[in-house]
Amino acid sequence: MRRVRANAILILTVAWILGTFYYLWQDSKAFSSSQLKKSASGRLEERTLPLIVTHAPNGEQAGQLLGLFDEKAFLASKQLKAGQDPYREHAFNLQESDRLGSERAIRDTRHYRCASVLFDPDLPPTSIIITFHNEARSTLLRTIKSVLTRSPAHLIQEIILVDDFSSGPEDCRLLSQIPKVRCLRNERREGLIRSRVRGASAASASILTFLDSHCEVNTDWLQPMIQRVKEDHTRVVSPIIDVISLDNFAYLAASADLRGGFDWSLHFKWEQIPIEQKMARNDPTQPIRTPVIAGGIFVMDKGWFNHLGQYDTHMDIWGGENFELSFRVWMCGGSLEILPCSRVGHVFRKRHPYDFPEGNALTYIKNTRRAAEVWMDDYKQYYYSARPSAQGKAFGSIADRLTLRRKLNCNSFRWYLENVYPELKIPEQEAPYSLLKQNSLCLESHGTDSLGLAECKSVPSIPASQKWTLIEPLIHQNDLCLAITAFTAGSKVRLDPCNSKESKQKWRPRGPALQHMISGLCLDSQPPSGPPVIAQCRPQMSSQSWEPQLIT
Ligand code: LR7
Ligand code: MN
Repeated sequence: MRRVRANAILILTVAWILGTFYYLWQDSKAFSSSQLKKSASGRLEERTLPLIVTHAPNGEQAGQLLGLFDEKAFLASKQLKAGQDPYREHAFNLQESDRLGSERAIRDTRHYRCASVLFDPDLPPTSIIITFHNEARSTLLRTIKSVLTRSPAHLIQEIILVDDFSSGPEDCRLLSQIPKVRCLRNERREGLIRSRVRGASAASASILTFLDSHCEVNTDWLQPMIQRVKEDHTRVVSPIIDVISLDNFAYLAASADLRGGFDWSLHFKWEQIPIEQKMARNDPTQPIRTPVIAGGIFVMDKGWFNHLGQYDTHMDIWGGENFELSFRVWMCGGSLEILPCSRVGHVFRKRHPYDFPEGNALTYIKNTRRAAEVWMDDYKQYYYSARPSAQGKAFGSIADRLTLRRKLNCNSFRWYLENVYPELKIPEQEAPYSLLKQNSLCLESHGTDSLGLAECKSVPSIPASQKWTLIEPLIHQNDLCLAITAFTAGSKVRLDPCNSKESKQKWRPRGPALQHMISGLCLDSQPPSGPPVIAQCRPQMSSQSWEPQLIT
């Protein structure tokens, strides 16, 4: 009996070992040849190992990729000095980035089904455009090398670096030694928007790919994006943007259920895909429609980029251009997508490591104001209410951009809200505040629930305790409402949390008086020192006269 069991265990063990070897052999066969298999549809299929990314899918060695460029010397001369704060210059841990070297394996963060998606064999090549201002050498080089090692070589026409007047010209000059890399250096600081336009104009491929200067592209990142743009040149596509930790440079997968959104102050945010769309998604490799893109990493047809007016080149340094581009693309006949089978890592930072000549806040206001003024029609009022400081700030002439919008015959912002971003709620019109005056005295709250009368204050020093909002049948002060305590004459009136179904809180005007709807009694300030009460209505009495005076 014992013998039989021992035999069974032996057989199972051998079978398991053989099975493991067979599995590994199969997988490495698929990967090492990394071949393109012709499929039934005539498209080519590329296979990669799940989870682990290794380099050079196109078989080239990193050494050959860099040509005459001396990587060691390039990195060594700009390393962190002992005792220096590693976060100071770049707002990420430079020491950790330098330590990592220019190449590393990262996890393939895609859904496993992405590995069997098919692409056309004749995808067109792209020009990669990377603008940088004082980028760390190790992050910039990793961006470039990851592009060269993780993209099919024939799809990379060139990498155009635009050095936005970094402190020295050396980075630009040295990096140009890498095959396929060109570097254009601005003669003065232009900001990322004009720098990208310069890079795009110099591009020789028909498809543009923009990247930030501290990215790492992941396995097969490029093909899904070029495929979508090739099928329809009006699509503007982004990858899922994975997170590279600013502290330890770990490469972390981002959620695949997010899209780009914003609030009325034009603050970008990642948000969940609406639930109906999420339910309808049965294929995790399908594109995700997005109202806006984050802005830094996207692929766009060059002809379409030019046709739509490139960028608003009167925007400075950083910020707002992603809204302007996103509104323009949607409203003028294109679309924006996030492609979950394309993954690119990006070092997200908590502050800008570089200076803004006009100041950070003013620049963001100028840029977003231009976007709002040109594209948001009357809805721009909500931008101004959400960002009152934007009013009156200079934003230059927008005549050219308005002409462009007319020429392109673009849809209205209302169309955009209805068709692209119905989830962005129009703020409720704020009801105006009023004083409730009795001669020179005003109804005032004391603390959260008691009431009294006090000298009326005037603009601009009216306290919140004297501001009332009359939205029939309720009389609000923020989320508290005037409420009776009992239905009999002489009962006190106080503040309770608003509830429009609560009969104790329902009032209506009756001449100059305020009548409680159910009891029929009126708000009365007798006795003058204590809290108001409800009393038999005698609207001609001054203790029942509450004159609402709008505060403007
Ligand atoms: O004056 C400048 N000149 C430049 O060339 C300032 C910056 N730059 C370069 C810079 O070196 C970098 O390569 O421009 C690029 C973007 O600057 P970052 O990395 O400081 O910006 P960010 O990552 O904080 O900003 C996001 O929003 C920006 C709004 O203008 C741009 O659209 C960035 O491209 C964008 N980055 C991304 O979308 C990556 C994902 C982050 C998110 C969300
Ligand atoms: Mn960035």
